Amino acid sequence: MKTVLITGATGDVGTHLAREFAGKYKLRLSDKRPIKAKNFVRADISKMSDALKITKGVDAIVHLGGYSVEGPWEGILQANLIGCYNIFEAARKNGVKRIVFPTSNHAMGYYRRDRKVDHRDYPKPDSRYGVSKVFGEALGSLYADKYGMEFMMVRIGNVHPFPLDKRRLSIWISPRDIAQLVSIGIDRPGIKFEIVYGISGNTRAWYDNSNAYRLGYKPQDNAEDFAKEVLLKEKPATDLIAEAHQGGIFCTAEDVPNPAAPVKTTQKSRKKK
Ligand code: 15L
Repeated sequence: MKTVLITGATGDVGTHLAREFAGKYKLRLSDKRPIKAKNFVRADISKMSDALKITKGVDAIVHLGGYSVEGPWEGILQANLIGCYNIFEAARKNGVKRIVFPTSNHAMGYYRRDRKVDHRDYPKPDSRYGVSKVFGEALGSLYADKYGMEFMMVRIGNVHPFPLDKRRLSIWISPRDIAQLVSIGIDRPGIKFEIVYGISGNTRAWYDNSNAYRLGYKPQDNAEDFAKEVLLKEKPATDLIAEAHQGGIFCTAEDVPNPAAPVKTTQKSRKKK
């Protein structure tokens, strides 16, 4: 059984993957925020010493750790540029060849919604966060060419049990589909440097995901199954730039809340229960 490090393991995607991969891989979970689990190692990846510690002795890395939405530059710089460099460089020093890097739809978010993009299209980031993902993709490309490391770049749409709104009908990926795609990135022999889109088999996809299919991806879910109820709840668009582009509010906002963050229960509603 392969030993796989998941950085950023306490985040949304990390939590889904840790659950889906239980029993399939020997997992080493890591994050800045501690959780109680036997296989958890706390680490701040903006420190090279921590990156070296957690990458030692693993067969593959799923590098999720970092800032996951648009936000202040300093946080993105530390977590997504310095942190990403530290993980790739520590992997190289520790002889870990295979890395799955979950990049983001926001690396391409300034493409218009009426344009289908594929793995060969030039990045058009929609935010500082999107730029940091393009940095990770470029760094992976360098480490693949110069040091013979192996990368699968997964431009994730939005991982959630169901699509949250109209935009996510195009970019949604179910937990079991992201697990299947990341598994291909960990296990498929012969990968050098590949870019794929982390979406389910969505009817309304803005991406030509033929590269993922070529590598063996067979999505089991399609956001269209939820379309009726999602569209009924959709409010009329007010931000026309966001509405016209694939990245949505990342194209105009300076700070974006995490859509999957748990809804805070107020004192009042708690008392009612
Ligand atoms: C992302 O890249 C974020 O990590 C996630 O929280 C969502 O905001 C997602 O994009 C999205 O575009 O829905």
